[in-house]
Amino acid sequence: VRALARGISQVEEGVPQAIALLQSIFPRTGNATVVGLTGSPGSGKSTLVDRLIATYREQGHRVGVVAVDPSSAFSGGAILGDRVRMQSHATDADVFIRSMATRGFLGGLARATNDSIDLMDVAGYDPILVETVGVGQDEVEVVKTADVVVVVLVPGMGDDIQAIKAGILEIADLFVINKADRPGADRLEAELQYMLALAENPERPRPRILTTVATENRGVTELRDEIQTHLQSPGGGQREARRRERARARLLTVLSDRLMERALRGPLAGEALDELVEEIASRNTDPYSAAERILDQLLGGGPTARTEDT
Ligand SMILES: Nc1nc2c(ncn2[C@@H]2O[C@H](COP(=O)(O)OP(=O)(O)O)[C@@H](O)[C@H]2O)c(=O)[nH]1
Ligand SMILES: [Mg+2]
Repeated sequence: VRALARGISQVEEGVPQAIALLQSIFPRTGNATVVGLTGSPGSGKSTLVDRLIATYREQGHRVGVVAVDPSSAFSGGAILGDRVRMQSHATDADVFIRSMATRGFLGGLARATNDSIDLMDVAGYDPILVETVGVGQDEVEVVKTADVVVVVLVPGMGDDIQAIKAGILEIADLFVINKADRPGADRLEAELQYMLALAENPERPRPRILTTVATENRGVTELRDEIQTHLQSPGGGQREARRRERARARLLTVLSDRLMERALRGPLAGEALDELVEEIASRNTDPYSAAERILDQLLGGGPTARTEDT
């Protein structure tokens, strides 16, 4: 557990050892099922995750959790909140919970999250639950390549249907209407059914809608079972396609990071970056020509690129 925690810290910091670590474990990854849960802040995701952990533990699974919350970068409060809500598992060695800040990772949040998932996977945690707030490009990117995506909605929040329109509808495999103890759950379900009917896609089964009351542990076992059913549905619930999509996104992210890193250590090292910035600011060159020149030096085997290679 300590080695895993240390590995994830290295991955978050993006230190050079982290790359060697990730390279060495990669062949043994890909076993864990990744379950993404997304929804508005306060919709009850952490509470739901806490209860899901308990039902998975009953089945003997070792459970990993990556909790991602953008507000935590500003306050630290959300991280504490997630810890408190998942406190019941704090002393269980077969439950590994990691809260991540969402800003400031080299290569972005998706990179750090996927790398952390790999580490948990190789440490034998399965399933791995990923909780993210369903707003913002980064957060959607994190969750959309999970093996199954659960979108959590709550009644009585006018902006939920808005959030669905903003791109959540397409990535959901299952909808959960949490806080069904509050008024408006039926109406929300009807609205959602209507929208799903409009957006019917012959390639994909229409997402099922479940209702839960996480605080009272209602509907949670059903959710766990429905996740399983989805994964075992024909085509594995698109599992292979999702995994290819995740592989593609990861390769492109890593490649762009590495290119940038090489540029900063090579053609842009020392004063070179500032000098180019000055040239652009004074309109002696433009950003596109400057970037082309850097790429030529990096890829065209210029003197700096050669030094890099050795
Ligand atoms: N009434 C009610 N409150 C809930 C339910 N699930 C969670 N909550 C409460 O909603 C608040 C936010 O929950 P949290 O799990 O932190 O939401 P998150 O921001 O989506 O992770 C907490 O005060 C929970 O106790 C539910 O099913 N019914
Ligand atoms: Mg939360």
